[in-house]
Amino acid sequence: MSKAVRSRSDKPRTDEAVRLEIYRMMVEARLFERRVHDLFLQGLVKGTSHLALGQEAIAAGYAAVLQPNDLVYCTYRGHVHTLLRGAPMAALMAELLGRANGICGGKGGSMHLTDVSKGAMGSYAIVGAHMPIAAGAAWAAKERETGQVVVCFFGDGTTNIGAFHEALNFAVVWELPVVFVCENNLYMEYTPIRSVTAVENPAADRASAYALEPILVDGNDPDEMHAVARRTVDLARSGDGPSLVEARTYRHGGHSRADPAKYRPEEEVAEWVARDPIPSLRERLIADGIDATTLDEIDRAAERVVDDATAEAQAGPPPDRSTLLTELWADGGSEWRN
Ligand SMILES: Cc1ncc(C[n+]2csc(CCOP(=O)(O)OP(=O)(O)O)c2C)c(N)n1
Ligand SMILES: [Mg+2]
Repeated sequence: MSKAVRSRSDKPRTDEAVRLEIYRMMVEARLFERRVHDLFLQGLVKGTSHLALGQEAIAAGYAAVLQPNDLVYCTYRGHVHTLLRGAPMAALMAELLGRANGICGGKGGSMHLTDVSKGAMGSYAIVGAHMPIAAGAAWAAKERETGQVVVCFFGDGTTNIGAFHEALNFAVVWELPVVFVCENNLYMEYTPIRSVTAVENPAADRASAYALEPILVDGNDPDEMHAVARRTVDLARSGDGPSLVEARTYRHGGHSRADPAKYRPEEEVAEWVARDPIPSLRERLIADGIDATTLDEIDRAAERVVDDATAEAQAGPPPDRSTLLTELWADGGSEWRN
């Protein structure tokens, strides 16, 4: 019997628990991003915001297999990755709203979400800049023999940036415990990746240039994402070096802010919305014997979590003027670095 049609009784219990956890993470992330969108349209989110609506399965698949001391690097489209790494939702929301109870004191905003205590090592606004940094963190982990794995998320457009190639080369040469995960959502800002790239699969087709296995997965299939996450993180943890994963996905909305994304064909959007990872997993779980009421309860609990986090975030004051020149690189002090 193939895996896809295996009956519930054949499935180890842990699989079921992990799939429910992935479902919960995706639903919370989805409702969080929708709430951010609403607050943005009300003019309450300070600065820009790049949502990962539709792309949740990738971050959730990895979040389900990482250990507490592992490290994650992501891009400006990083709300979901930071949240699923365990950063407190209220503090993330407060950061987007520019409040003092934000995860960076309300001074970083959407593109600088960081929670080092949870291994959420930052969301980087410069395309590709975090890839060599992630490789460096993996090098440190290897030298210090900490057993940590580093996961670095980035977009398809990033594969045409020099830092992508530099990071991959060093990671392979030094056999670093890092997994590079390309979230290929088919677009950069407004440009389709295929119109500016020499190969069809921007990450997977370049893997062989670095002696890596080409790994192309359906980033909208939470089970497949979980399986590839487990395999690549295990490889890194056991000393077998880096992996490069290309996960095909699609963002439901525009690139950022209130971009209506009119540059995308309607049929393409409809096709991908029909492949939304959340209802897909829901249907599959029910087919595998999970009671729909269990999933409804997860949905309702997630609504409460997002409501509570929003209320807590909005109750926070703006950052005090006295914090204007603190926690800066050029603050003249060194206590907070290291
Ligand atoms: C080095 C650099 N060049 C250009 C930009 C402007 N920019 C911001 S996001 C973006 C698109 C990146 O696309 P992709 O890597 O596919 O990520 P996605 O936004 O689709 O997640 C660009 C060009 C930037 N931030 N940094
Ligand atoms: Mg993209």
